[in-house]
Amino acid sequence: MILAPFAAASPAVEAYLYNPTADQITINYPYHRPAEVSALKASLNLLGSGFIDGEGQLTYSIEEKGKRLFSGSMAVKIKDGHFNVQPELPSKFPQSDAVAWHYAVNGVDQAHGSSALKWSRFHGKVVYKSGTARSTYIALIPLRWGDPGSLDIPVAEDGSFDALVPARVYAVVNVNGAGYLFDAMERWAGIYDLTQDREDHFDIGRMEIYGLRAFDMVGGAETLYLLFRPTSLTRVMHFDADGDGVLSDTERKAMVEASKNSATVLGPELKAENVKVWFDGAPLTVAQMNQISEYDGNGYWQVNYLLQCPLDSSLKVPNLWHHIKIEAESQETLRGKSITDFGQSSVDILWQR
Ligand SMILES: [Ca+2]
Repeated sequence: MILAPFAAASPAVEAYLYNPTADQITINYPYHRPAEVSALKASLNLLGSGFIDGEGQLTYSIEEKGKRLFSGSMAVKIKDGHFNVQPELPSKFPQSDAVAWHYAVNGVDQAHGSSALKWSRFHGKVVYKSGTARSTYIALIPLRWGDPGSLDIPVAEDGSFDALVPARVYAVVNVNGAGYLFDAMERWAGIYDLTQDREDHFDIGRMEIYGLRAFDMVGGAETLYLLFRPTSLTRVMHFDADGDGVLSDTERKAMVEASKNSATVLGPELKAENVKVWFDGAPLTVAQMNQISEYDGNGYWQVNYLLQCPLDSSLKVPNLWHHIKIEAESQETLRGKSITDFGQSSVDILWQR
């Protein structure tokens, strides 16, 4: 019999510092709606783990080669061993290289340490398939919506972006802008590896491919499954009753109400030939595609698609982030006019050894 000592994980803090390249993001709408200007501030995300539940005081200092540039202190609540906070910063600290921290309860030091800061260069281009660019930004969400650590990347008028972002894996990427629900939808990426520099191109069209997931079956064939929920702007615009190009509250209400009757009120009818899939840049065959009605609660339905793509097992290199991209096209009609709704999304997948 082996008696293993019961040891809690030792307390650790991960530090992520974002120094934006611009001071604000301006969104100019292509229809009657006032422009929105939001300030872009430097942000520090501190993620603690291995702490004892309770309340204490966290002191942190942003450092450059051991020299303190800025320090602050805040009360934190530890739950299930964790805390996740985002203290306000007075300015950017692009020259910093580490965040030293200590945690005290009732003035008694409990743990301390230092977390090295690491950034990845995230750059590329956003292209609007319509040919008409709109004010755009890229939101990086590390964990969940609304959690500390989310950040906005400014996109220039020509669609280019170039930022140094905290090196980590982000749960969601949302490329969005002033054309949303007018002449464009959103471009989503699921799990997104930015632990290393990355160049990417995001194409935005009239179809949103939401919630993309990639997975394989435990013990099953070497088949990659993809699941997503598409929405077509043209279908949304069927509810623009007054034809002014935007949905009023009343029109939106009618749209939601209609989603009780069918899953494809807003989501397109897609077949395998309307969809393209790439794995690390190489095309994959879609062997099977199934339409699934997704119950949305309270009697509403939306449409999901489940794709099966055969994948050579030699491509599944373990402990490496693989990039999956999907594009779809749907032929739609709006008041007698034929419109192609294009959508693109991507997700990363990692197989552990
Ligand atoms: Ca309208």
